[in-house]
Amino acid sequence: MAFLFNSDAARGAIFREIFARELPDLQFVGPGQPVDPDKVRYLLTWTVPADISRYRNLEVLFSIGAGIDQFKQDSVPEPVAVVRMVEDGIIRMMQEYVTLGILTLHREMLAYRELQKQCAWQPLAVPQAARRRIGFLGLGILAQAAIERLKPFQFPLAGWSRSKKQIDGVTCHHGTDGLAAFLAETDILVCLLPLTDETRGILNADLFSQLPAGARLLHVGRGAHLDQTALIEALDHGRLAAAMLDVTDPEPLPAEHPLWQHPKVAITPHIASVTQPETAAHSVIENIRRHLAGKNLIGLVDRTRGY
Ligand code: NDP
Ligand code: OXD
Repeated sequence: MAFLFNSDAARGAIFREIFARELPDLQFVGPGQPVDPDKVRYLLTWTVPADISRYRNLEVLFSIGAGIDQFKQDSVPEPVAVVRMVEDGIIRMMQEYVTLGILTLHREMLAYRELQKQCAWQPLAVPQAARRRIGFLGLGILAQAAIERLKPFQFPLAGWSRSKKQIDGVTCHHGTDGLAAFLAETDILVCLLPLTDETRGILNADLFSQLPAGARLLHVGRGAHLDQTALIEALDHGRLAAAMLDVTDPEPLPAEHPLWQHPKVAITPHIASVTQPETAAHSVIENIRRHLAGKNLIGLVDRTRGY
């Protein structure tokens, strides 16, 4: 039985060492290494390899990231279980990044960046955190972890998900019918949705028009959630005051794209959260053990929902 690791060599070396210790009976195969395709039961990858159908006995396709939208669902044979990455390293980095983004937007750091360019020593008014309402689109593993980090600041916290939720200290909304009320009370909107047919393009002019004037956007989902032209218009007309984007469409964002130079925008190159090989190897091993024992897999994707 073999595990095929189809990602970068640096992370592969760490996975190999941990797998050798924890699952010595499972053959660990790195990229380019020869393997009998019939032995491959598990595959870890970012994109679905073109030759996936060679692995006739493949049972679980692990994404090396938390998202699985990069998998073309119809290229994954039907009986194969698709599993997204749920691991402490990704969670901790997302907690850091969302906290950084919220404080950047709350404390007007983008406006100060522009003032600094003019050598202008000009204090700006800022509301108390208790009066700046934070709203999360998506209330999954990463959003809930970020919310935990934000609680001590005393921002009013809210979120929107597909199914109904109850989370301590968070005003929860759900479903299409719950979106308008959620948006109307959100001063800083955080997008931590998966990219699916239902969420593609959700950050658009109509959604921006439902936020309070001067709201801010922290986007850490996927580039294709956002209508970038609508964002620029909303910023230019004062509907939105600022945006911090970790994801764009396309990635990398072309050098001539107006978002790069926009005074109300901060961009990072999709680094909010990165899978950490030490913790991720242990998560994958735990899932393989669960699979071998016939137990439910952590992070199993519902292929009909698309996340
Ligand atoms: P989860 O699957 O745990 O959570 C997804 C959340 O989105 C759930 O609360 C789900 O609702 C909600 N949701 C999905 N579809 C809809 C919909 N149509 N309407 C309303 N709510 C919806 O995902 P994670 O928290 O682990 O990750 C979220 C995303 O973050 C990833 O898919 C990826 O795109 C992005 N990401 C970005 C990274 C970066 O570096 N920028 C790094 C890692 C992830 P419900 O709870 O009801 O199912
Ligand atoms: C992920 C990502 O999905 O890095 O893990 O975006």
